[in-house]
Amino acid sequence: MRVAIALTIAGCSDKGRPMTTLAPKSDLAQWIQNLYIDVTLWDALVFIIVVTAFVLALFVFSTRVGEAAPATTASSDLGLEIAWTLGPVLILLMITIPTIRTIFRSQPAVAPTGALEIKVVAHQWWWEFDYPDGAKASNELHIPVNRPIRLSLESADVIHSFWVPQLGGKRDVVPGQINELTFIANVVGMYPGQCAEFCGLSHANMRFRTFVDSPDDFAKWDRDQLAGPVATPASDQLASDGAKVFADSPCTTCHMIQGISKGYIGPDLTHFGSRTTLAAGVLKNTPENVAKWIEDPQEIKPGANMPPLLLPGPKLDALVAYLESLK
Ligand code: HEC
Ligand SMILES: [Cu+2]
Repeated sequence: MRVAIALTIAGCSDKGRPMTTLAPKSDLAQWIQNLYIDVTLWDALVFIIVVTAFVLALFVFSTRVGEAAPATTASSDLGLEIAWTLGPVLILLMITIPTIRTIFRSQPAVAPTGALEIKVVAHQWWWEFDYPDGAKASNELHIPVNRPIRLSLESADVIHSFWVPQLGGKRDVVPGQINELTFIANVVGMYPGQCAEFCGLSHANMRFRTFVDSPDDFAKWDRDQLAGPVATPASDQLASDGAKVFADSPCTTCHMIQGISKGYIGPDLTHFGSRTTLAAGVLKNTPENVAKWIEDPQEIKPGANMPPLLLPGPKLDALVAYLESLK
């Protein structure tokens, strides 16, 4: 039975269904899957007992026409009363205890040894990730495979919920409170996530990506993030012009580019060119999409907290080239 259920679940592969909760890629997601299977087995047992009793009552023990009604035993048989009280209590305990244990395992009081602790700040409608060594990322979380990860979840505004289905369950992100989520991702890959608590107009557009990297890839990514922006080569005239457009624009009040601007209302753009998506996973990071985004963010993402900026075409092209050069 267990094998049959496991096989059925394995059939629900993650190919083409990246938001499936049935393709665990972390210890936490695996524990949750084990809970699914256990609860389903207990449910099946209850179902079989109830249906069997029902069928027996209907066809075997029912009164025939002309027969007198049988004597009732209700509330006179103490043994029966105890049995059908204790039975459900035991089954509920078999479900409750492992469930509560899994919840506690996902947020141990002390971080596991060697854990990488990352601060996650949820904003309307994007995600900020701050690493202990000073590295920063937006909307794309990079973590090393097979190393304990401890996320400290904070909100800059309203309640959000952090959810990467293949890496574990949802965890609410509540203003004025730090919630934790601890897990070990064990398969290299990219796993999409989504805010799972309604948080306003662009809630559905508050996505992100989690890249589970090999230790070497993670170390390289981390070094690149820490290194500050890549200097724009003098040969790249368009991008150099764009750097000037950026420095003289209102963009600087909201966006940080290390060494150039100090804004913090929107995502840090120091390494914007190295991201695969923009605006919290809503668009692929291509020059055309970046231009569209700058011209009219609300068109792409209703409610987005970034004003449209009407720049003459050549200036816009230069600005986009500059942003894309920030690897
Ligand atoms: C009032 C503050 C504000 C100003 C001014 C502003 N932005 Fe933004 N920007 C934001 C916010 C907030 C976001 C996140 C929006 C979201 O995803 O919901 C954002 C997102 C972005 C992104 C996507 C980043 C990512 O990693 O997904 C880019 C690129 C960007 N802004 C470029 C610019 C440029 C270029 C300018 C100047 C022309 C500018 N912004 C002006 C607030 C601002
Ligand atoms: Cu949300």
